[in-house]
Amino acid sequence: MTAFVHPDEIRSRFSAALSAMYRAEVPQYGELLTLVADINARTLKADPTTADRLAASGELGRLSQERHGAIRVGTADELATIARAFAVMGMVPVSYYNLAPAGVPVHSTAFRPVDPAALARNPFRVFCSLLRLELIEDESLRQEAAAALARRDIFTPEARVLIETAETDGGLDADQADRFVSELLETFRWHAEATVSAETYERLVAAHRLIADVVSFKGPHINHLTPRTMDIDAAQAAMPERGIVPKETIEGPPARACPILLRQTSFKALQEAVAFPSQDGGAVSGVHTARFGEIEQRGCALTPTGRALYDAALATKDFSALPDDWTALRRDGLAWFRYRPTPQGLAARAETTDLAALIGLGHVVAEPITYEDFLPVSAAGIFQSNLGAEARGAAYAVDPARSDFELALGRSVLDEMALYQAEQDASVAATLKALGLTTAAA
Ligand code: OOG
Ligand code: NI
Repeated sequence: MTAFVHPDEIRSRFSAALSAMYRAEVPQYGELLTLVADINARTLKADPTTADRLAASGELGRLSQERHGAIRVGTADELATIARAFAVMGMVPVSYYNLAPAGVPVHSTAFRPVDPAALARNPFRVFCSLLRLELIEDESLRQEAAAALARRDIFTPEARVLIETAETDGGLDADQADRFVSELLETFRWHAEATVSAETYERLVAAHRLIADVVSFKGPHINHLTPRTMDIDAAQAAMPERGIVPKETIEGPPARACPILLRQTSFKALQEAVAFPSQDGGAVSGVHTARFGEIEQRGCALTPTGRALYDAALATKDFSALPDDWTALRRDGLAWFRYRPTPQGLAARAETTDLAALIGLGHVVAEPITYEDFLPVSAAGIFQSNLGAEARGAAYAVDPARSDFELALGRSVLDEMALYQAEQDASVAATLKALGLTTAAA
């Protein structure tokens, strides 16, 4: 029997191959990687406590490999097939993001590993959006867009075969895994040849720049690849020295002693040359801007209560309701934590099952669980509050489009909160068991 390559390993290879390809396509991305690596090394040296915490949670090793990317697909079949391809790499859809309230005609999910051990090996994530063609108002343009999408296959024939093979055989052997990585990479590659005329492209741009980006090309080129920095303020400040001009402000929560959720900043990549097919069989040259650079700093995942406070804080720009203190965040049930017994706790005879008391005694430690998901919907919240429209909850209400999305995807998306809850619960159970407190805790 041939041995299968572990999905985590295929994911790591794919992430590395994608990074190498994007580096060649967008040289500024290479600059960004160097800058982030420098800043991370400096930050961890200056802050041994954080370095120790990351080492304990298994995140130190993954840091230099860690990145997320994003693609935008055009049809239900493309989404369902990309979901199957990600599944080969141990990546499943987590959360539903509706970008329509922010004026972006897509809805999305994030494909990522969910198992803590898999996340520690390589947390590669891809934010994947599906175009909502029904939001194009102009009927003839909508039909033209649908026809252009119907004409293309974003997967190579061999990629399709290998996805099938992985599903029927239960995995891929070494040679198949290598071919899978290089064949799937083709789906993410930039194609300078547009599939629509310059005239159609302009009409699509006029409808929405994003629609033109999804519809006009052979495939859903990777549009950014984001490394994780330990100090986004330092990275932001250092970008201009490397010839990278970031947007003015950092998105997400303000800088804090106890980082939460996700802070991100981005820069515009260069305009890319495109060739549009012309009627005489020749080509018309033009430009397309869609691909950009981004960096992010990840903090602690918030519970639904914490998240509601964050969303409200974002709207009012007053973050004082969210305590900047791990103990308070834990005590108030605002953030998720991973518990573990200390050597001292294991040596002592436990006298209480109360976690807060055990932490006070130094028998247990609680480490913040890193946020593994995304916040693009906060943009919708900002948008809404700027407009002064509707109550804030509306941006996050379940939209009927969600069921359309899941139908296209071929499955339902996982609930991120349930995943964090499960991780916290499992760590509590394991801690109490290690301390000999299991029955008392039941
Ligand atoms: C994806 C935008 C979402 C993030 O970091 O929030 C994203 C896109 O523009 O296709 O990547
Ligand atoms: Ni991003």
